[in-house]
Amino acid sequence: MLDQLRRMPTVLTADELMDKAFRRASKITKDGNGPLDTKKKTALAKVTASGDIVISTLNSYLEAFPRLEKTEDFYPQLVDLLVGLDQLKKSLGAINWAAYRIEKLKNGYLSMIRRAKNIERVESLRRGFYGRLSSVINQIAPNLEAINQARDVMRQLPSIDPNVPTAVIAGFPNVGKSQLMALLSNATPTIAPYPFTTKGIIVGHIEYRWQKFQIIDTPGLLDRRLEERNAIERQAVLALQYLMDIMVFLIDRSETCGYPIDKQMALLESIREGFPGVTIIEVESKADISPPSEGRISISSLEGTGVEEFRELLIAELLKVAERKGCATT
Ligand SMILES: Nc1nc2c(ncn2[C@@H]2O[C@H](COP(=O)(O)OP(=O)(O)O)[C@@H](O)[C@H]2O)c(=O)[nH]1
Ligand SMILES: [Mg+2]
Repeated sequence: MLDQLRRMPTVLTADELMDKAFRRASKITKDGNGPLDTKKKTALAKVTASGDIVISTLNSYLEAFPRLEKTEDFYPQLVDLLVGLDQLKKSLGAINWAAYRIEKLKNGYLSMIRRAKNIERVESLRRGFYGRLSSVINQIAPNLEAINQARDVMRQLPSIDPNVPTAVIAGFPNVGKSQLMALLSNATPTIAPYPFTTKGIIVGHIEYRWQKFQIIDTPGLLDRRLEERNAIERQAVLALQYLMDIMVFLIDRSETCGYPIDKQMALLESIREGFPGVTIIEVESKADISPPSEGRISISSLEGTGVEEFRELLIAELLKVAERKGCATT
């Protein structure tokens, strides 16, 4: 589906669409038997061409836009959040209506032009059709604009495969998420835009015996209690649940991140409530400068201690997910 979202054509504005139709139609001239017949043939061709250009352009938009239902899935949820699926549906409905209406108008005017008895009547009918065509296009101007905006938004959605087992790293700023991410994922992570965070989300990849996993760092998204967010931000954060199979929550017991431990625990609780059913692995970071562990996995990204053990545990959990999802390759 993401492919389809990315391939969508630019959507013309109402003015551009009219320009395109009338410019092409204006170049058409036809020969006939005498002045009236010549005028008629030319007018028929202009009406047909201008109408058909608009109809086929509108139909191409209808075909290019994916039919998104509000399913409990990552991309539909994000698109709904960013564009509004109801709004999008309404706009596509209006565009569909316009294509149908123009087809009817075109056929009506073509038969009137065929029956016209003099040049003036032919010319006035041709102008009449142009006027009606413009007016239908103007009526859907806001809808064209809306789907163009939707297209721009959709093209910027992060490229994430919701079918690949995925771990998301959470925790306050400066607890060591980026450091750990760098140690865990092999290739250079890619940064994908994400709504309501200017930093984007960082997608890294882990490969283990031909099995692919994703590991995602979400700066600015999972580092604040959900209660502190407005409704729309919360939805953006919660959309992550459709991606996330496992959450790794980093706790910095050295508190050098600037957040006392009770605040960090409150964040963990808030996130636990927001993402019920997600396996959360609690990991203590900065073991080299922290008090001894309280029974959690403890790592130091700086010195490397505990990182291998943690990687093995994480991979074991992700393999379980792969088996559950039926995407295990080993
Ligand atoms: N001493 C120590 N410092 C660390 C460790 N991991 C990260 N840091 C430091 O903590 C700061 C924040 O790390 P970063 O990974 O950027 O945190 P993020 O904001 O959660 O992504 C940086 O200055 C890191 O060098 C660690 O294991 N030990
Ligand atoms: Mg970071």
